[in-house]
Parts: sequence; C-alpha cells; structure tokens
Amino acid sequence: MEFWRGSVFYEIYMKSFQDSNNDGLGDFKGLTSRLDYLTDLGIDGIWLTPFYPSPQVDNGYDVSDYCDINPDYGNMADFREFMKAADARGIKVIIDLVLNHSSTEHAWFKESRSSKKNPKRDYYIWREKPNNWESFFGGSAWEFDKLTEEYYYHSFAKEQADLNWANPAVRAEIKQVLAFWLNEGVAGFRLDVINNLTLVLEFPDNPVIDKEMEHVYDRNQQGLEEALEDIAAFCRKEREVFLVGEISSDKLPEIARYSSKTMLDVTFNFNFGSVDKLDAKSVFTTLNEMETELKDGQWPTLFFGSHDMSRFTTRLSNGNLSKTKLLAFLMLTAKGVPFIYYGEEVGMPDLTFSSVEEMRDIQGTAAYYQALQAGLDEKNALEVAINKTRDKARSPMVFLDGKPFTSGQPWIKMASLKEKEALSMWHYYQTLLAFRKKQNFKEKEYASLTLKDEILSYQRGEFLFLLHFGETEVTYPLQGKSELIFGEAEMLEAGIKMGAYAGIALRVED
Ligand code: TEU
Repeated sequence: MEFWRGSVFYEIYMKSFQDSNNDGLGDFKGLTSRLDYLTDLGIDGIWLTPFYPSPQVDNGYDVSDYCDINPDYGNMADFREFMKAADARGIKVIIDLVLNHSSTEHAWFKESRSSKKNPKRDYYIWREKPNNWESFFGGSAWEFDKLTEEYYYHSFAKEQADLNWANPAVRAEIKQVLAFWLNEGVAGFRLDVINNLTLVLEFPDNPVIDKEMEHVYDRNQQGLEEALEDIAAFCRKEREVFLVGEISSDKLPEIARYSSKTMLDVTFNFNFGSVDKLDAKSVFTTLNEMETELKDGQWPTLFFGSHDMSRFTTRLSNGNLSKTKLLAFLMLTAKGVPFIYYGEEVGMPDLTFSSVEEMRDIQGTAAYYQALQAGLDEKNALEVAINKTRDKARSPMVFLDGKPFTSGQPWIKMASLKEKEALSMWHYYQTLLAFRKKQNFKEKEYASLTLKDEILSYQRGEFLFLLHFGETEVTYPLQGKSELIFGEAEMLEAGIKMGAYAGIALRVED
C-alpha cells in the first residue's frame, strides 16, 4: 500500500511557524526545533508552502529561483538539517511547487522579456493583443511590456508570469527542478494550480455571465493529462513519490479527473474543504458524491483549512469548541488523506482587521484598490478586503508551551487564544491522532454510509463512526454488540446517548 494512503499531513505556512533568529519570520532552524512538537502531536507528513527565493508579492507563490532557499528561511544546509531531522522521526516531507508561473524576477523571465528574439522568449506567453481573460486576483490577465511592446499572460498577479507549457524547453527545465528536490529526499510535491498549465492557444475570449468571468479556456485544457503523466512518470522513475494536485475548481468531476495511477495521487477537493456551511446533510451528500465520483482506488483529501481560506473554527463553527472537534473528528476518521493546517490543533481563530495597512496578502489589498476604483467608499472597500484577505489564516503559530512565536511578524498580528480551550483542542487532536494510528481503519473503504436525522454514520472495517451534528441530546439505536472506543457517550438499552456535536467510534461485531 502507498505510504500516503493512511497518512496525516500537516501544512506549514513557512513564514508563520517558528522563528529562530528573532527577525519575526519563521525559518528552517525554527521548524527543525519544532519537529518534536509535531511528533508529539502525531502527524505522519509535512507539506511546506513555498520557501524559495521570491520577491514575496504572493507570499512565495512567486518564485524567482526554484532550486534554492529564501535567505529569510535559512540556506540549503539548514534545509538538509531539517530533512535529516524529519527523516529521523519518520516524518515525510512534501514541498509546494509552483510550476504554472514564476516570478517576473526569475532569470528566465528577465531573459524572455529582454527581446523578441531571445531564446527564452517562448518560455512565457507573449501576445500582441490581449483577450478578455481575467487574473484570479482580479483585473486583466495581460500586462503590457514597454520594452518589446507586447503583452505577457499572468493568471495571478502581474508579477507572476505564466510559464508556457506548450514549449518543450520549459518542461525540460521543470524536470531539472523536480530532479533537484527529489535528490534532496522529498517524499513528494504539492503542485500549485496544476490544472491551469495548459491553455487554448487560439486564446478565445472567456464567456462572461452576470459580470462574472467563467474560466473556460484558461484551465483544464487539452494536453493537461499528458503533461501530468509526463511529470508523474519522471518523478516516479526510481521510487514512490506522492503527488498532490491543487485543482482550481470546486467541481468534483473536474477534481477527480486528474487523479489516477499515472497522474496525481490525490487532488484537493475544494467542494468540501472550503465550503461556508456544513451540517449532517451536506456532509452526507458530499461524502456520497465522493463515493460516486472517485473510483478505482482514487482517494479523497480531507481538510477544512489552508493558507488560502478562513480558519474553520471561525468559518464553520463560529468558535464553538465542540463543533470544531466534531469537524476534526470527521477529517481524521472519514475516508481520505487528512491535511491539518498549522494552528488547527490549538483552535487558532481567524485574525480580524481594522485597516488595509494591517494586510499583506495581495488578494486582499488588490480587492481593496479595485473596490475603491469601482466607486466604493473606504469603509465598504475595507469590508471587501476583509472578506478576501487570506491573511486571516496566516497569523504566527501560537504554541502552548510558554515559548510562543519569538517576536511576531512586523506586518501581521498574533491570533489570540483562550488558553483552556486551546489546551482542550490540543489534547483532542493528539488523542484522536493516536487513536487513528493504533486502529486499523485508515485504508478501509466505507462498509456503510448513512444519515439519520442529524447523525451521520459510516462503518470502516470493524469500526462504526457516529457524528452527531445536532445541538440537543439524542439516543441512537444500535444493532448487535458494540463497544465504545473513542469519544463521550452513554450506552443505554435503547441505544447510545450522545450530546451536542459528539463524534464517537464504536467497535462493532458483525
Ligand atoms: O491558489 C490557487 C487558487 O485557486 C487561489 O487563488 C484561490 O482561488 C483563492 O486563494 C481562494 O481564496 C494557489 C495558492 O494556494 C495560493 O496561495 C496562490 O496565491 C495561488 O495559487 C497562486 O500561486
């Protein structure tokens, strides 16, 4: 069985995890010093967000050198030290690769921009005229470059130019990048917006419905499967390599399309992970959809948080500790690969903002200035920016051992925790992860998946999981003999009595 199928990953947002030199930024030395903490928590793997040299226009998703370390985070020696220490603890490390675009400060782009005749001109996408395509951060996706009087394409910020995947020379360069990091011992890659790689090269305008652009011709295009197969085959030449794809879509069939034995192992399902509301019924519907859409060993991912969205303790449970725990229980017991976002284990909430100066994320600041331009006043523009900014989930990690983030970052606040709740959350995650590690259900399919009122249940192997999404006590009838092995509930004659938002596991006899 592949190592990842039963593993739990932990996403670390580089800047905000652990500082070691008092510059206010997380770094590799700091991270290494926290590996015992992660072992204690009980995770199996780490996903590191981009740590490469970068002008930080999009917090590292604008890479200016794919094969080095941003000096703010240390150097290659620190990285190797970290990898060695992780390996010694049996922790696998996957790294984020941004192959769809590079920073305009990358040497390739500098050459490409320098003249129409430059051999690297076609590393990027240049056109005489723009079409109507919009950037995912708003505004046109085309930027005019005075020097050669042409436009280059950027599906995100104008400082993030899209690489031209139709050019074999680009693929050859990327393979060298993959080889470089595989040689450093990484267990796999998280591939950023990987379904954006291919475009319709005739560049037809995208349809616009109700003033909203539909991203039709700028993603999921012909040649994508082949490009992914090429990447995957290259990576897996010598050993198992875990490939996680970020598919910019919330449609399950699109998300499922790119996971297979010859492409990506798993793809993030935002249709579940980033929704604004969850209840027993919607969870039941989505789990069923995943059962229908994912076939032949395709395995879902399970997450409710990342560096791109509001933290779920704020977004989905509005600070209700029991509900947050129930969602953690779902993430760690349902079928799929869980990705815990740093800080979830202590119930870190979203940050709040009172001015745009407190924001750093381009998605928020760009939205602010676009709103002002569209005629909104400052107060309303701030509302828009607060809604859009991903800084809300990027605050420095708060550790509960009395050694919090050393200095805090100059540009971002610390999240404030309620100490008792944070401790309770931590113990919950730790116990749940230990339970998951010990019991044999991680790689099992669902033997049953049902919904009764507000109780979702699934059986995996000899375990029956009951998830109560209601606020009032209920008694759930049980058939046959069963033993409560995780969570709080009371066995009665009539069944099992559960309180608000209880998540429990029973060992059942067939
Ligand atoms: O995110 C891609 C993406 O789809 C996001 O723009 C998403 O739609 C948005 O954040 C929702 O709020 C990836 C990275 O995860 C993100 O951090 C980068 O900004 C982006 O790619 C560009 O590299």
